Amino acid sequence: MEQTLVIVKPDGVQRGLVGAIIFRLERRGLRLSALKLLQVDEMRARSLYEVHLDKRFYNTLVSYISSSPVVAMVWQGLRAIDIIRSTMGATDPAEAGPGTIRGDWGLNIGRNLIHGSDSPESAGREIPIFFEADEIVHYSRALDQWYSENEL
Ligand code: DAT
Ligand code: MG
Repeated sequence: MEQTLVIVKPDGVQRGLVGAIIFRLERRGLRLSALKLLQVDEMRARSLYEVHLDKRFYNTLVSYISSSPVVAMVWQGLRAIDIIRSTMGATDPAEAGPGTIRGDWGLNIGRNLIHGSDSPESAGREIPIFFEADEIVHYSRALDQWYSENEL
């Protein structure tokens, strides 16, 4: 089963968009497997964004994600990674389509509200930065059969 790391970034928490963002992911039928609010320290921030180490915006990115609390989550479901990426919208909110989280509520690439793993490999690397294995809860829901004809 596919798992993905989602983070409501500091701007999302400060702007009171945590509930609205979770609502959108829940309504798609994905299953929430872990959730915590935390202040990201510099080590965690650097580790999350290590793939961007050589980019000119790396330091800005690290200070942004550690500037104020975030809500980190693990979501699970069939094709959870692609589904969450499309619900998030394009990296730059100015280019994100209407109906997406970034397209509806974002303005600027430096304040794009949400992080979502971009591949199973990224999810496998990113989830342990935020969660111990025993913090990820596996359970079934009575309505799963009405979201998907296959196992969720
Ligand atoms: P995404 O968050 O859509 O997966 P990414 O992994 O390419 O995008 O980049 C990580 C974050 O870095 C992104 O959310 C915002 C920032 N970023 C990406 N490209 C940027 C750019 N050209 N200028 C400034 N910030 C950028
Ligand atoms: Mg990314």
